[in-house]
Amino acid sequence: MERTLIIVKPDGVQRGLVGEVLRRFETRGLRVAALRLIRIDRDLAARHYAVHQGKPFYHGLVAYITSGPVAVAAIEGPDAIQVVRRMVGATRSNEAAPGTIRGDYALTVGRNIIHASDAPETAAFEVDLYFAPSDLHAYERATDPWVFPN
Ligand code: IDP
Ligand code: MG
Repeated sequence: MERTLIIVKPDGVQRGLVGEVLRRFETRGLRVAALRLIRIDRDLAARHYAVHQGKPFYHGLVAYITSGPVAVAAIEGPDAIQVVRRMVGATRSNEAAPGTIRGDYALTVGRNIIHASDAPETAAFEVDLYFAPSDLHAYERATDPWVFPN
């Protein structure tokens, strides 16, 4: 089992896509461990996107991610990190494959709907950035054995 972090970015919230995005993960069989609607401030944005500091798009990215409420979720399941990244699609939405979230709902890199952790280390760091341990629910759904038998 793996856990990853996704954020429906301000454009996704404004366009009414929170439910659609979560539906895709749930119907794939992934489980929501934690869920919040929050406004990211500049300090949190700087910590989240520290790896991008100094890049030409950094200031625009911080302005974008702080521009309105976002829906943040911790999502879990077998190989959740890579499974979710593949469902999200390419960073440059114009190059994202149809059937991916960006490929179905976005057109540009600057408004690409969703964030998802890209590796085990970033997933652990990002889940910890947005959720306290007590926010993360450990539970089993009746359907889980039908999706990932052990
Ligand atoms: P990712 O979100 O697919 O992991 P990253 O390369 O980590 O992509 O970039 C983080 C975010 O920064 C992207 O999702 C996008 O919002 C923004 N971004 C990346 N490259 C550009 C760019 O060239 N122009 C504008 N925004 C960008
Ligand atoms: Mg990234």
